[in-house]
Amino acid sequence: MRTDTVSAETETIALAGNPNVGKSTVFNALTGLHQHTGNWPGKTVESAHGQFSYRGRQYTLVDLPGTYSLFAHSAEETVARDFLCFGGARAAVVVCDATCLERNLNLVLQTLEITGNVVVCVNLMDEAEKKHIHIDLEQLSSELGGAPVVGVSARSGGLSVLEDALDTLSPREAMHMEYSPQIEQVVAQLLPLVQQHCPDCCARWLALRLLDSDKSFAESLHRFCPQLLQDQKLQQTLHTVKSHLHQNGFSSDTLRDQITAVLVSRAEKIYQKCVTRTVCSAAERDQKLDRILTSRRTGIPIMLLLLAAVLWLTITGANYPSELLSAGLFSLQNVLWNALLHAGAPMWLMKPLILGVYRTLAWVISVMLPPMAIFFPCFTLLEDFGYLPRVAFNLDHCFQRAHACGKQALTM
Ligand SMILES: Nc1nc2c(ncn2[C@@H]2O[C@H](COP(=O)(O)OP(=O)(O)O)[C@@H](O)[C@H]2O)c(=O)[nH]1
Ligand SMILES: [Mg+2]
Repeated sequence: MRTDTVSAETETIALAGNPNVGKSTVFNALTGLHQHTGNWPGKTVESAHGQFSYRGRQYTLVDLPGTYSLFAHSAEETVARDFLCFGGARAAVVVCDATCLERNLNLVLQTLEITGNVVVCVNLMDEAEKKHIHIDLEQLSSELGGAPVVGVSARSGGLSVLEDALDTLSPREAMHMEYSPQIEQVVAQLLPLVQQHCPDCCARWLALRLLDSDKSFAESLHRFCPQLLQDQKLQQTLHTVKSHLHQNGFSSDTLRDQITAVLVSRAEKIYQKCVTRTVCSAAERDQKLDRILTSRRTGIPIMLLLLAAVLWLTITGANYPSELLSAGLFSLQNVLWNALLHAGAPMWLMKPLILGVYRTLAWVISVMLPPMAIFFPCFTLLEDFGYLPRVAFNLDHCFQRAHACGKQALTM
């Protein structure tokens, strides 16, 4: 991670978000760069930097690796968390996917706990519209304590709403999430001691993380805020409150579980208040069909009937073109035989050529071609109507007994 080389006149903006929500698309649209920095396992975790200016102000945008949470289970999460907490950015833009906002809100809330200077950029609004998902952006902003929220479709450009939001963003306090009274009590004890050392960072968030005994966070503190670890009084208080928590049945895991549960339930409530999904007639029709085609009572009989009908059509239907083809090809055999005889071809050539090669080919074509010409289009039709995934679903249970999965039925 490079957090250096940022000149005094430029304002650093962190670009955070879950993987695949369009962070790089937003980054490229704003900076005019074309970065493909991936963050898949095994690749060095990098944060790309790019510059852009808007209304006379110069910004440095830092595209952070995609993360689902800031509890730092992976190198990507560590990089994103450290930059948001210690990178000295003026603000963070958290990019969200409008089609699955609830999952994205978890990261939004975690980021808001670190810094209040957040712009929530709800991307893929075009996809949400296609799926009849409506997001009340104003309501979302008010649920997030007034943090600016903008809706964009970054792939088709038009990011001026995001630039406006950054331009007019005023400094705000970090969000205060309310945890259980035990947690709140110990955080209150730690808070004044933490505040002495890290006035720029979110002290409350740091106090919560200190309680967590997270190794990767201790390493980051050692690097970015060593004075916290060197403060004897703070360490003593930390030791006392932790043993007090332990005595009351609070391990690091239960503490983290409680914090996560609060965040998840808050995200769920916000989602329910701000997102509505209109079920359109096509989706309703799909749901009805699903109920009929995949239910236990009707799904299997319909599947057997349909597959039997395809087989019957293939076998019976193929008889007529087969007969026609074989009559045509075998009458041509006599014509060819007579033509070769007339041309004076020797018997040792005529017999293998006409009675061997031609006859075999005529049999293969008249027997194989008609069923194939019926069976494959029928299957393609079933695939186009979306029936094959339903067959896979119906057969999944049986296939799982043989340690396979329903999809394998389609390849058989
Ligand atoms: N439909 C649609 N697709 C988008 C939009 N923004 C990004 N994408 C697509 O979403 C995918 C992930 O985008 P990317 O910028 O790589 O996501 P990142 O992993 O968050 O950096 C790409 O295929 C983009 O083309 C958008 O506004 N609308
Ligand atoms: Mg990316």
